[in-house]
Amino acid sequence: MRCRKGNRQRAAPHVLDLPSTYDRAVPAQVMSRRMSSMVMGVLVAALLKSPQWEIATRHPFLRAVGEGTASTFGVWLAQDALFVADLVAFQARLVARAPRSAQELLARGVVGLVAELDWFDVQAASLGVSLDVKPMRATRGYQALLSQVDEERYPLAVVGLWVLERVYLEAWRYAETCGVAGPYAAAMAHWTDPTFATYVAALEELAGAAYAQETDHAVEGVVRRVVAQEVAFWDMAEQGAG
Ligand code: HMH
Repeated sequence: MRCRKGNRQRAAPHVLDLPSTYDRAVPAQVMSRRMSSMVMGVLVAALLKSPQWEIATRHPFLRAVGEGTASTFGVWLAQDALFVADLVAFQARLVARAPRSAQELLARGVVGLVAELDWFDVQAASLGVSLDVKPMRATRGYQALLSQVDEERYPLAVVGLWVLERVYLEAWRYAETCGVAGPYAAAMAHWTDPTFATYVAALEELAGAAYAQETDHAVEGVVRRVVAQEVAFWDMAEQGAG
């Protein structure tokens, strides 16, 4: 089966190059919701064009998942369960330092992640995969990045959270275009679920408001590091080692 359009060749990694076509001199307080979503629109448009984003969302592993030939799927599953456990810790701390208006969404996200850990147990049992594994290199690398982002100011941390969820949504949407009937259909259905998409859109609102308080440089740094870790994670999943 043919997957959705897009260059699936492995391009050389590039730094995300986000254009600065908007006026960052506007104070955060007067930045309306509408304005922050415009700002996000610029960020998203730039992201979608970046070669790293292309690799992170159209990785050969995702294609193999869609086509039902991903022999290392169990490796991905167990490593991603470890990642989600790390994300629970990161996001719980983010709730604690978020502005009041963002706390409910982020807290609901934590509850969702905890439920996700149950989902991993169910998938592992049905595929006969053990989740009792050590974190591989890319999983440890991502854990280190989450710890770094944990030290960043809240606005940068919430942008990081939004990117890591958005990239995942796009990645699984791509996998689905390569086939939906194979043995990994449950994973694709799970990560492309409209509830997840709605959550990512809500995070985008938070990230947009937060983005308005930061410099382009700082935001780009977080986005670039997250996307790079996503690529490393798929590489690990594809190789089944790392
Ligand atoms: C590697 N990135 C990775 N795993 C995930 N489960 C998500 C993002 C989304 O939660």
